[in-house]
Amino acid sequence: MMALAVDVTRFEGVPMAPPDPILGVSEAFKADTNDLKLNLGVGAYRTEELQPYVLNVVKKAEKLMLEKGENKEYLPIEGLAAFNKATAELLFGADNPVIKDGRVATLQSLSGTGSLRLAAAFIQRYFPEAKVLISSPTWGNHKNIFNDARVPWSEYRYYDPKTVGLDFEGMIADIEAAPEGSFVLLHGCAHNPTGIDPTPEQWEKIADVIQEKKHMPFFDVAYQGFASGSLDEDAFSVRLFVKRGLEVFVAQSYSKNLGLYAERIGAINVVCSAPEVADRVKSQLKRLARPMYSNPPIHGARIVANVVGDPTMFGEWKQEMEEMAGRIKNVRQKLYDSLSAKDKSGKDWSYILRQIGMFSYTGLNKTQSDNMTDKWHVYMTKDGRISLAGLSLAKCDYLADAIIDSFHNVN
Ligand code: PLA
Repeated sequence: MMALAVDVTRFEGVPMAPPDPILGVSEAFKADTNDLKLNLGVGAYRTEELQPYVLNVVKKAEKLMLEKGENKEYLPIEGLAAFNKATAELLFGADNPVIKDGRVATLQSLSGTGSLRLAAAFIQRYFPEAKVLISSPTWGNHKNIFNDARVPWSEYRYYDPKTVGLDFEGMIADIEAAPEGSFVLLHGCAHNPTGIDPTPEQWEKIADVIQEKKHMPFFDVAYQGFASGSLDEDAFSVRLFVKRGLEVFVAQSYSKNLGLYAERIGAINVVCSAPEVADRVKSQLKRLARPMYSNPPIHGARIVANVVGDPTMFGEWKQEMEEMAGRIKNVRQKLYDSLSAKDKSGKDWSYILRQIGMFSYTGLNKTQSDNMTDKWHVYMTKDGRISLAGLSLAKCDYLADAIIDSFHNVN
C-alpha cells in the first residue's frame, strides 16, 4: 500500500489572500488589546454603550415563532411566500400597480450580497454583452461580485473630492456615454461609502438619461428606513424609476434596518413590463439559485414576515428604526461639533453634516487612515470611511482628536 506523504502539499499554487478591506478590519480590531480601541470599520449598529443591538420587535417576533412550534422543512427555491409579498410591498409601496399587476419577480435570497450575486449571474447568462456601470467609489464588494460572476463593469464618476459632494455632471456624462443597454448600479439611498445622495431633481435627470439610453437601472437598497428613519422616504428613488414604467432590478437587505445581519435575509426583485415576463424571469432566477444554494434560510424570512404582517409590530419596528437613525444623526452632529470646536485651522467640517446614512466619508487618505489605527486605535477602512453606527456620543471628542491629528500631522 502506498503511504500518503503528509509533508507534501498539493496546494503550492494557492497564495494567501489579502484580508477583506471591510470585514478584515473587524479581525484586526479583535486582536488589539488597547482599551481605547474603537471599531468604525464595518457598518454594524451599536448602542450608545457600543454593544450590538437586537431590536425588541425582533425578540418579540422570535418569541411568537417559538411558541408556534414551526417546523424546519425546506423553503421553496424562491423563499417564503409571506416574506416575498412583504418585502416587495415595503419596497414599492403596497398599492403600487406593479405589485397589483403581478409584474414583479421577487426571490428571497441571501441578504443584499446574495441577491446582488444572483442578479449578477442572471446578467451574465442573459445579457452576456452588457456591462455594469458602478459608481466611483462604491461599496468595495460590488466589484468582487461582478468579477466573480464574470460580468464586465466600469465606473461612472460620482464623488467630487473638491466639493466633497456629488459630481453630478460627471455622473450624467458617464452614464450617457456608456453603450446602450448597460446596467447602471445605483444606491437606493445612503450611498456607501460617501453618504452623498442625489436630490429628487437629480434623480429625475438620472432617470431621463437611463431611459433615453435604454439602460437597465439596478438598485442596491441596503439601508431602507435607516437613512432618513422613514421606509417610504428612503424608497423614493426606486419608486420614481418604477413609476416611469421602466424595468428595474432591486436588491434588498434586512441586515441594517432590522438588525438581522447574520440571518442573511434579503431579496432580489425584478420589475418587468408584463406579468408573463415576470414569470419567465422568476423561473430563471430560481434555476440559477438551485445549484448555488438550493433554497434560502427560513428564520430571518419569518421574522420579517411576522413584523411587517402585524400592524402593532410593524409600528414598533418603525419606531426602533427611527431611534437607530436618530442616534446616528446625533453622533454625526456631535462629531461635527467636536471637530469644529477643537480644530483651530479654520477647516470647514460641515460636509460631515451633509452626508447621510451610517457612514461618514472623512476625506482621510490611506496614510492618514493608517495613523488613525496605528496611533489612535481607531479601526476604519483605508478609504477614509468611518461607521458612525459604531460611534458613541462619549467617544466623539476622542475621535475628533484622532481625526485632527491625522489630517494636520500626517500627509
Ligand atoms: N450593499 C451595500 C451598499 C452595503 O453597504 C452592504 C453592506 C451590502 C449591500 C450587503 O449587506 P448584506 O449582505 O449584509 O445584506 N455593507 C457593510 C457590510 C455594512 C459589508 O461590507 O458586508 C459595510 O460595512 O459596508
